[in-house]
Amino acid sequence: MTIRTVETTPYADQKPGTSGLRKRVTVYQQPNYVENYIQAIFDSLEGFEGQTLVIGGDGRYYNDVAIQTAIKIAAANGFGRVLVGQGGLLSTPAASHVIRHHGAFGGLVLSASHNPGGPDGDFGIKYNVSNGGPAPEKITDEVFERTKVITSYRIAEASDVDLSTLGTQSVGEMAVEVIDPVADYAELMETLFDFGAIRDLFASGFRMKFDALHAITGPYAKTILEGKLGAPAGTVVNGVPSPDFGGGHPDPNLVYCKDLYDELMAPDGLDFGAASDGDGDRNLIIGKGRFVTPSDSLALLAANAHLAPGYKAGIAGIARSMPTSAAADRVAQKLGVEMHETPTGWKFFGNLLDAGRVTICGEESAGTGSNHVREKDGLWAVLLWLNILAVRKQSVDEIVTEHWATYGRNYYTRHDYEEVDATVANQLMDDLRSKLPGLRGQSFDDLQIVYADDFAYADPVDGSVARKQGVRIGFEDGSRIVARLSGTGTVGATLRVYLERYEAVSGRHDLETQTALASLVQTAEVLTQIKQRTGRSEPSVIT
Ligand code: G16
Repeated sequence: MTIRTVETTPYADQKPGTSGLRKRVTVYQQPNYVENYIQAIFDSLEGFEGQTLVIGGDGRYYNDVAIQTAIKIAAANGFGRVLVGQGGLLSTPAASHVIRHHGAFGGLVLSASHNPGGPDGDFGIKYNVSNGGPAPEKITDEVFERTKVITSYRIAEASDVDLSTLGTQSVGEMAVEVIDPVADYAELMETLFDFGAIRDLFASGFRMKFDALHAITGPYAKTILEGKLGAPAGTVVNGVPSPDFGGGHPDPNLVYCKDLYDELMAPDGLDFGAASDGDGDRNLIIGKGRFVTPSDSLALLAANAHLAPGYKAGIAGIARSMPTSAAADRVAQKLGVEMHETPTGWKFFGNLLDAGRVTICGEESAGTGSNHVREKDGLWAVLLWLNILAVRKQSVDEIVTEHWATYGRNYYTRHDYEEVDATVANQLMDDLRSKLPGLRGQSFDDLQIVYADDFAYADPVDGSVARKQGVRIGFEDGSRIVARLSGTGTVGATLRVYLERYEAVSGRHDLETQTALASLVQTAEVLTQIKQRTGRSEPSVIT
């Protein structure tokens, strides 16, 4: 096999964001854009000679091209073996498991998550380390530095690997094993959950719909829900991954899953509805007549995890991203376990999970997961919910209502302003930051501000510090306004405002969310002037 060293020139925009490098497909299609980035990743790593690399993606447009390139660059750089999902497919949590299960050095996950796909959509590449989780900032910072000065990449001159057939092929010295993308993952799920109890639940007439949104979880959900758990055929809808997600937006929220929501709100509706995103790490949970916010879902899963065999010994602790509501904190307090508040980004959970300090993690951005992998896991959350429903023999609504009666309710919403001019958004955040020192003690709507800061996180395991992770403004009653810029958008800036209010009293748990938070929304506008500065009269998305 010939290895070519190809001269290249750096791109200035290859800075990984919250979760890898996400860009428009058209950006990735520029000459050597993929090659530069993958070579820069390998240049930032040491000791992978002869080792195993996992490669897989969510099946979106450009996966096929980028995967073949990645395999050839891996061969030229000295990896000994590549494990790649059949058809190039691996959900993000499955990729994490394959890395761990097969003792791989690391993995390349090709996805732009919930962002739209197709030739005009988004693409992404993320590097995961040997624990199966996204590379920590120390590595992503090095990768970025490397992309700025790269002058050449190494690539094997070889024909494309046939990704449609299971089995081993070779690219020069390197073995390429095409593996079943679902098998290892499905086996892992069987060790965590009471499949017998869930089978009985379906046999008793329980009806659900799982919307895979034409994305990666289709094959996983069909194998597990319809195949292993006996859910009726047709339970999984939009179950065949397509390069442009059927022209849709594979984001499991109430905007893009409105039809599912409406079905669950109908009086004669299904018992349970769920969805996952482009790469299978996010989840949406809706019970009959009851949507469960991701923050509440985290708290509920943590409180009930012991009902599933994989967690029957109890949980060591819980971690949530800073903007996620404090509902889980109350559960941790009651259980007497550790609670951690980390910056946004699953990579910040890795050390806590590796150190055994937390078992369950979650984020307001529709992600929950546990120590079974080092990514959030959409289908895992659905299966844990099903396990809990099967054991408690109550509806989602009953379980949520009881939870609030025990712990109180954290009303919670997120307002997103998408594709805002980046200069305007950055200025807005800078101005807000400069106001922070004077805010403490001021009152809005009769509520006094008790703290106002820019969140910084000191990792208790390795001592690394992440600063400027979002502005937090806290009030005397536990209410909170958080503002930060998204690290996953691909055009302009996305401004996120997170609002939360705690209500302890049982009789007041049934307010409509936006109504319950209306005065806090007004205060947020006074403090940030988003509408005036961006010229937007409404958020683009409210979740
Ligand atoms: C990624 C990260 C999550 C984060 C989310 C949103 O998720 O893994 O930790 O919460 O982005 O981040 P941001 O608010 O910066 O846009 P995913 O599902 O997009 O990979």
